[in-house]
Amino acid sequence: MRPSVTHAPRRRLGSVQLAACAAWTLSGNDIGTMITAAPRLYPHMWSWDTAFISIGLAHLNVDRAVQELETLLAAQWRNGMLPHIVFSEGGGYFPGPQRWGAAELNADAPDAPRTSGICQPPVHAIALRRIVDTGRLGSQSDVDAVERLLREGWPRLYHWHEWLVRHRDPHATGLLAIVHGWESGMDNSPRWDVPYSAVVPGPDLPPYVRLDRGLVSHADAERPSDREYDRYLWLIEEMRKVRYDADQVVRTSSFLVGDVFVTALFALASEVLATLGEESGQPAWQIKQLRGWARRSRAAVAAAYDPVSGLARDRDLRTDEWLSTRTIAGFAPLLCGGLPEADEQRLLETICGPDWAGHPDLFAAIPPSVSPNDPGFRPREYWRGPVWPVIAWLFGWAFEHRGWPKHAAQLRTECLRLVEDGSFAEYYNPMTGEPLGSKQQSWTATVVLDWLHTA
Ligand code: 2M8
Repeated sequence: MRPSVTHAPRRRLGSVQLAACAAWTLSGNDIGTMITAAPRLYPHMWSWDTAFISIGLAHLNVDRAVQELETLLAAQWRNGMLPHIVFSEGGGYFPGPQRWGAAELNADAPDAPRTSGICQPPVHAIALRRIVDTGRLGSQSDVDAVERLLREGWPRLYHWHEWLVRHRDPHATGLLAIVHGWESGMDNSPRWDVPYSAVVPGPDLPPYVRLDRGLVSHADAERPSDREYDRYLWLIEEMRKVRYDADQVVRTSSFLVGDVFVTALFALASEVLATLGEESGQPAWQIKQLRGWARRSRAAVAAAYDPVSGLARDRDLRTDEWLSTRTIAGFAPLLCGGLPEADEQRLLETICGPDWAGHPDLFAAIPPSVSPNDPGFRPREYWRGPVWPVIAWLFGWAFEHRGWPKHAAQLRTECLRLVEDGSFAEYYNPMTGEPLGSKQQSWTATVVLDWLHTA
């Protein structure tokens, strides 16, 4: 007989206490100039983390939410790219600004603050929408702050979307490409195993020391391997060789993948940005262009749908082959629409069904990053099985806006059950609810605030 494992009882905070802890977490991660992604593992600003951070923060302090987005937008490259990391003055993260060398190599990168040389998923327009809506319900000074952000931030976000279209749609199909797994935000998801297998680090990969392994309790089980890191670092070397020139990077990077999830977010965010543009009197031709980009990318997402597996796929643009790994990204069409109704209904049933959120052994009914029924499912390993609350937030937000409020409400309730221990973990074991990775992660605290606010 196997010895039974006893777990310490899980802490359960009531909603007021949970909201207070979330606010406390954010203030703990506030270093004055920015709210960092997490206190120890990620002591800088990450692009899509900041979008989520500003959403929750707006419920506490509209000015500060506006300031966070402004800080990120101020680090935008002159060519329009929003960098994936904006570095604070402190160190504590590898690869840091010296390893990237972005400002030294590319005249479009700002000299200060220092940034990385790649980007992350374009969720910022969704954040802008949420902040504007929250601020408009507040005091006159809140209204003024969000209207100013809308006026000044909108052209910058338009420029960011334009950069993506200009430089990351290599086949002009609307399917946006990434040149590094980090650009997907889902770093070592099994989605990237095949394309990464073609990334062969050269003998001239400069030596390096990882910092992340010492900052997570069970790094072997929960963080990417050294072999994976060699590849991540090699891709940076490849980009350095072409001085981060956006077109050359796409031509030379040994990793080039059409990312269906990023594409769906882009389609969704472009529609949102177009509507915000109409509300704030932005140029009609730019609004029209955004709607056109959204249409094209929506069609690309629909074209990536595989009727056999019933999920959408990424495409390896180096080999011109579909990547059929079954992950949460396969539900991308639910974010942006575009599928025939029968396929969409099937996709909605699948995400709620026993392979995903409806799996009987889950701690809470939330779709994990990989299906528990998949042979590759690893419930504690980075992007290979755990649940990310922010990903659930994105689906919840989309469900609400696509006319499935019951699904949105159910997801919110289940997510609040997962996070009620107040650890605000980076991710959670979907079977046990164990908090994993970094704790006091800002984006988890802020999506919790947003859920509590709308509950
Ligand atoms: C993770 O990514 C960074 C690299 O960008 C890392 O592992 O060091 C990802 O989960 C990413 O999506 C997230 O934005 C970042 C900070 O939370 O951490």
